[in-house]
Amino acid sequence: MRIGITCYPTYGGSGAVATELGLELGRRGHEVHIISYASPFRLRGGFAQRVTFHEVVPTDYPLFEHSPYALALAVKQHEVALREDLQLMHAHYAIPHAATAWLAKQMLQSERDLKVVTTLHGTDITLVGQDPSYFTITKFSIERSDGVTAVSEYLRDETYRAFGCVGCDVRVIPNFVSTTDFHPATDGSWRRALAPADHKILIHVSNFRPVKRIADVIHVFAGVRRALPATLVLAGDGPERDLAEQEVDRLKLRGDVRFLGKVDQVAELLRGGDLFLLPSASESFGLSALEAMACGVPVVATRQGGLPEVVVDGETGYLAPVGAVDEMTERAVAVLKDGATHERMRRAAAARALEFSTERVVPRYEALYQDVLGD
Ligand code: GMT
Repeated sequence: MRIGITCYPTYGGSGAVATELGLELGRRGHEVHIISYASPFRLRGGFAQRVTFHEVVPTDYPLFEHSPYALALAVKQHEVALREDLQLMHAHYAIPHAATAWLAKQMLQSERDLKVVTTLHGTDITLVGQDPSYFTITKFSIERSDGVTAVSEYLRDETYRAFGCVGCDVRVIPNFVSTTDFHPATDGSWRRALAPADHKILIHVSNFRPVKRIADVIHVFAGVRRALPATLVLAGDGPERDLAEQEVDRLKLRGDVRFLGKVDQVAELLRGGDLFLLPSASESFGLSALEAMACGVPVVATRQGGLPEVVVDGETGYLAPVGAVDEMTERAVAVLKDGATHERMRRAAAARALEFSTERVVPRYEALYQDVLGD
């Protein structure tokens, strides 16, 4: 198949999933064209067989305070679809990608029928899409897509609840993880690089947005640190980074907390960890939790959104209500102090992640494409 993929290039789950999907589709013999305003971080700036990146450059003009990116994107989607004879455009994160794909489809109408598949990732449904400034176009572009997927049952149900979406058949295709890249540690090299030998290592990876509740990560760690020697490793960057740094200083934890900023080799980092923390206020799936589990790292997270579809409470980690810092701390300390339970959870986490392997999930997208194309 000849497939276009549009996504955000920035550090974040939807861009990671879209890019990994494109790379895997290329490996499976499809021709893939990724369209965005910058090369997505997981494309690693590199060359991949049958995968081509197309940059959208919205021309500036003194009249514009903000260049109309969505229009330039629609033009690029149309241009690439026409030149490369694309059969379908897969939009990741509805806003604005599903609407611009629909526009590109209309512009191509006299030539042929470009199919549009939209994957809903999270805040495009739960937050941003419900804002009055985006609601009607989000609903419209979902309803006009030829195929719609959601990354969890929770997100599918939330889509129906919030948007109605008459005539939509939202298919759940969960996020996936490459178990070739994300696998349990085979030696202790990364662990040694992260913390003193006698420390337990807690990890959090995110884009430091308020929804991630970074303060809870730090407060859970503070409680763990009182109970045993431990290091907290924070990877990523974003609007709450400064607040997090200040909280670490206020609690006098600086000696045991490492802020790494944006990290590309996240699998290697995760392999060095003992426990992953994801106390989010909302999470449609929690790709970072899945990637941690694939590396054999149990997860302490919130019982929120799609997280219970990923983390099995009591088996691959623990789930607690949003803001329940004491409960999360208690769970974290218990598992880190009990070697047998920790080992059992490590194995269960890695085994659970296999259910979300690239090999199992990507064929479900191929099947959807075939359905949409009527093959
Ligand atoms: O929806 C967002 O906030 C952005 C998006 C992203 O690009 O990071 O995150 C969402 O999509 C991920 C990939 O499908 C999911 O793993 C995240 O749970 C989801 N984030 C939220 O729901 C907050």
